[in-house]
Amino acid sequence: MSRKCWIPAFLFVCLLLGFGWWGTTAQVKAVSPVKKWGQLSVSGTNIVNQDGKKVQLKGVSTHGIAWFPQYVNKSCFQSFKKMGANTIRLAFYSDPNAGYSKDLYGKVEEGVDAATELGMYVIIDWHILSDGNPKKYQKQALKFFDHFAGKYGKQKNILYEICNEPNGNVTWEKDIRPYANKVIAKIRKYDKKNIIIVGTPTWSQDVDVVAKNPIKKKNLVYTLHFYAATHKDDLRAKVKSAYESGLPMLVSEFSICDASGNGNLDKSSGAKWMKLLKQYKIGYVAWNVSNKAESSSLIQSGCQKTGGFTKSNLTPSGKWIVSQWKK
Ligand code: IDC
Repeated sequence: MSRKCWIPAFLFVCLLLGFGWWGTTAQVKAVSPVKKWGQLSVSGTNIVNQDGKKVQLKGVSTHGIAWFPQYVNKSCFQSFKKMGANTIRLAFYSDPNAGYSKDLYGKVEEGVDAATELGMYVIIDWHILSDGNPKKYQKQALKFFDHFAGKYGKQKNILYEICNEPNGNVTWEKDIRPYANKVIAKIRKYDKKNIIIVGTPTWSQDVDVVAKNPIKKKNLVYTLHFYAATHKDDLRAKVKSAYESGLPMLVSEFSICDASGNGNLDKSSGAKWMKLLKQYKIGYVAWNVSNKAESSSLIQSGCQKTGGFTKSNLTPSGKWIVSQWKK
């Protein structure tokens, strides 16, 4: 190239780079769910956006972050965002036997920050499971939410899930309600607005029981979990009755396999669930982002990538779930 050509060639490259940058930024902004919906709140039976319009959260949950920390990263979350997700759930198991460790707070922060950079909503999930009664690790839960509400309470993309699935000899009135009142008060010290997701008895299924006496505070929704091959018309009937009594709900975890997180997929029961959730505008978040060899995993077990996923990397449950987001 002659010397004279260098300058126009250089300017041309600058122009191309400039357009590239502008294009990507504009694209990210255009599709950022938080940019679009802003501060969420609860109005009547539904989650609504900053304009008071009913919206459906749709997204994916990590597996336990102690077991699969490698999927807590921006590239991974971005893959699901591109496929249509607006929400990420970070599952922090509360039982030491399931990986609880204060050292994992940093991992949760990485996840919140990555979701925030992508303009996605993020659920910070205190994942009680084998510990059954949320009161068992209440002290740790209060510390956990003190830390995270203190750190992120001013951001509008945060939701707090305070007890994944109460189970065993646990009741709404005696155990979950008093626990929830304490944790809600702790979060509200820092965060007056963001939505708090409250677990319900029997692995977050007894929404009908809670609907009889919900907590009378603002911006609360109640947890409803289903695994479509196990939970069918009976549980759908509970959801209908709770909704009709005015209980706001969120499906912060579900899959279309059975309740073990494994087994056959039941797409026909899954389709009935999707119809119901769409009708009531209830959001739903899929379990789980990992390549563990079980049918609820969204990533194929042979896939070694930890981000940059495309649909071809997804398992049958992953492909089915992602196809629902666009509907
Ligand atoms: C399952 C995981 C599985 C893990 C097990 C125990 O899929 O790999 O070994 O937990 O920690 C829930 C729970 C969720 C379960 C899931 C499937 O919230 O933690 O994950 N499930 O059993 N409720 C109903 C089903």
